[in-house]
Amino acid sequence: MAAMGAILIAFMLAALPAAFAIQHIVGGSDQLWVQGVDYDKWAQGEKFTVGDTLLFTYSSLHSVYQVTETNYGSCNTDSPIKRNSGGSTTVTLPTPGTYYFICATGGHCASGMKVAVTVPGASGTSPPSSGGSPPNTPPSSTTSSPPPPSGSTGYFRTVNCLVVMFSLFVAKVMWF
Ligand SMILES: [Cu+2]
Repeated sequence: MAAMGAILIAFMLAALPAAFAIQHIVGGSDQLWVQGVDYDKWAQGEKFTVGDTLLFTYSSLHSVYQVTETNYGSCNTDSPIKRNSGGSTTVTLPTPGTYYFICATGGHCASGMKVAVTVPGASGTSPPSSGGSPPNTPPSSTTSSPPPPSGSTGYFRTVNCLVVMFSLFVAKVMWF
């Protein structure tokens, strides 16, 4: 039983990095969505990938409007892409691109309560990075799994997530 559990744990650890989309708490875990936070600085310290989510937590003084780049620049709250209010808003980042959010309360956006989040594109839309994989993989690396087909990352993430949750469940049943 213990050995099987160890195998399960090892499997979970191997699957974890690709398993879960990351939830980014806007402003950091103790800042939330308020006035007086440098959200540009916060966003620069985060690494956003497709499928990640943003969590805005805020008081009733505030709101979260998703807007266009132009309206982001001018703090224009007319005809936003989406209005969010109620104190807790989760936004999924479904595709590469830049997402713009502002608080619609008068004066808040102008005083800096705004954030732009950029999800880098996959291959082709972003400049080639020096850390990219070489074009020709040496034949000796037979133990490494082939990369997933392009376009199926979300599918693999979901499957991995389910596998990890099932493994956690089995491990808990076995040990407790
Ligand atoms: Cu506000």
